[in-house]
Amino acid sequence: MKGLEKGLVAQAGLIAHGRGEAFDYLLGEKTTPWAKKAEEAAVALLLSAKNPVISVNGNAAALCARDAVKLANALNAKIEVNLFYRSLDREMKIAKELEKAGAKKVYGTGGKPKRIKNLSSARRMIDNALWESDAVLIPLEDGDRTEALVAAGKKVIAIDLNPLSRTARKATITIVDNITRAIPEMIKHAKKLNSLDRQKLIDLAYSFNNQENLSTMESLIRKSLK
Ligand code: PTJ
Repeated sequence: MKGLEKGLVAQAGLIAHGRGEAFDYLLGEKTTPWAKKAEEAAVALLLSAKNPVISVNGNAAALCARDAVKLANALNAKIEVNLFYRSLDREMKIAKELEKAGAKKVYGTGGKPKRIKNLSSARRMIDNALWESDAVLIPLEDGDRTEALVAAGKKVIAIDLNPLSRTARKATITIVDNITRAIPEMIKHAKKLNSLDRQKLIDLAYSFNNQENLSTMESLIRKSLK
């Protein structure tokens, strides 16, 4: 609610937040061992990337701007604003929030010269930072854009409490955990893994099976309903 009042979050962001809370409740409001595995693999993938980017929307900025910046620093990743319900005003407010949280440079505000193919929403417009990236972390993303980013050849890491969402299904690695716990956990992994050589990071990332992990998360939710 505070995020909405500050002009960071879109109205639809409140509905998305409620959906997330419901799934989180079903998962016991804690980070499961399977989420931890996904978080470790995601960090390995981002550390092994040549040009990693963290994409931040209204909900992510309201919930964890400071940790998103810390993670970007730990991964040596760029940080960009990318909105589904795009307005220049909200873009600038989110960029300011990230700068207040310590970001030296925030990409994705104002002019967006590149277009992702086969995507009709405002999210098709991206800046050069994302265009040139090979791996992108997209917390709380919509399915169309996830699919389009994968089709554009990028490794896509999603944070989504709903293991059945199109984003969760289409991403390269899906972290089924609350963003407020997932990002701090990823910062810890980044500190632990950043001394590994690139091949070891790649091996760690590719030993992760996303479909298997999603099935486990789905059965945990189903079990909690019995
Ligand atoms: O700021 P904008 O304009 O980019 O808009 C952002 C929202 C989130 C409104 C927009 O991307 C949207 O409508 O997203 P969806 O399609 O509702 O998807 C959001 C997903 O995030 C859902 O599957 C939720 O279950 C999940 N989710 C919500 N809160 C959290 C979460 N996942 C992890 N942590 C959360 N705190």
